Amino acid sequence: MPLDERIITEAIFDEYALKFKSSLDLDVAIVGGGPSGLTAARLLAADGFNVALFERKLSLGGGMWGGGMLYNIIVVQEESVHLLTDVGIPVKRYKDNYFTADAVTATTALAAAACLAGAKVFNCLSVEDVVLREVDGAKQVTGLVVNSSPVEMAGLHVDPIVLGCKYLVEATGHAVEVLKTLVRKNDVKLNTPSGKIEGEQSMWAEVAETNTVTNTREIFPGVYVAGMAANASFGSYRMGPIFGGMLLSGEKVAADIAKKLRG
Ligand code: 48F
Repeated sequence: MPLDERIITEAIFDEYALKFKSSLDLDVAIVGGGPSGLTAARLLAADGFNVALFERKLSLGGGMWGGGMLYNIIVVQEESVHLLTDVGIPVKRYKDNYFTADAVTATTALAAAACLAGAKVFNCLSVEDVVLREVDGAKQVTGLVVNSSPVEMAGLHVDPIVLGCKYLVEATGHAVEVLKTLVRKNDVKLNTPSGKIEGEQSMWAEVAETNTVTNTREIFPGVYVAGMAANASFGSYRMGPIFGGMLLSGEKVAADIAKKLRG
């Protein structure tokens, strides 16, 4: 059968339009495609919610591809192993309480599992701002403002476009980009001791891993923090190349938001 390049182009436009239009009123918008964002996206989509994940880069996976210092093996603790094995990632026990997995296998499997569960992934889109509204007398985030990453990288003066969401998950990692924009542009207080982003402290893996999960919560009406962004927001430590806390944070944010959405 002859191939018509115009139909190939039309197929791309039509299908992308369908995907984008079905994301205008999201239950959950996840910003950042690292391990915490991918895990949250998979679990929320599997629960039947309308979920989209926005990732600045062309590839998903955030800081997980390179393991530690480009030695592409990841380490997790026992309590998080199910979040790897549930999506078919082989793990090996190492010295009693540690488990390892191949970083490339883990990254690609987490990404595939999120997509196959029904999360709509928009790669190469950067979230540059949020939509802030008064709801019942209080300010709340009700949407996100996105632009094409190449536009952002080239510094072109091109206006962004907007999608709505019931909840936004800030999973941008160490940079905490979305929350930084929220507090820089608006007279708002976060649900942290100072009302601002507390900032990340130096390496302390054991404490940081536990804190990642306890810090995963609603930090502003409509906004949850997950992964390293949760620790950076609440002033906890970094943990380096151990990823169990990231996966467990994704699981926790998904469970908390699912509970809220179900009322
Ligand atoms: O940093 P990242 O992997 O986040 P995470 O899920 O996991 C952290 C670990 O990788 C590692 C660690 C573990 O011990 O400390 O660092 O918390 O992934 C964050 C993703 O967010 C994207 C960024 O490209 C990366 O893939 N991102 C950041 N800002 C934006 C964004 C933005 N404004 N819009 C879209 N994507």
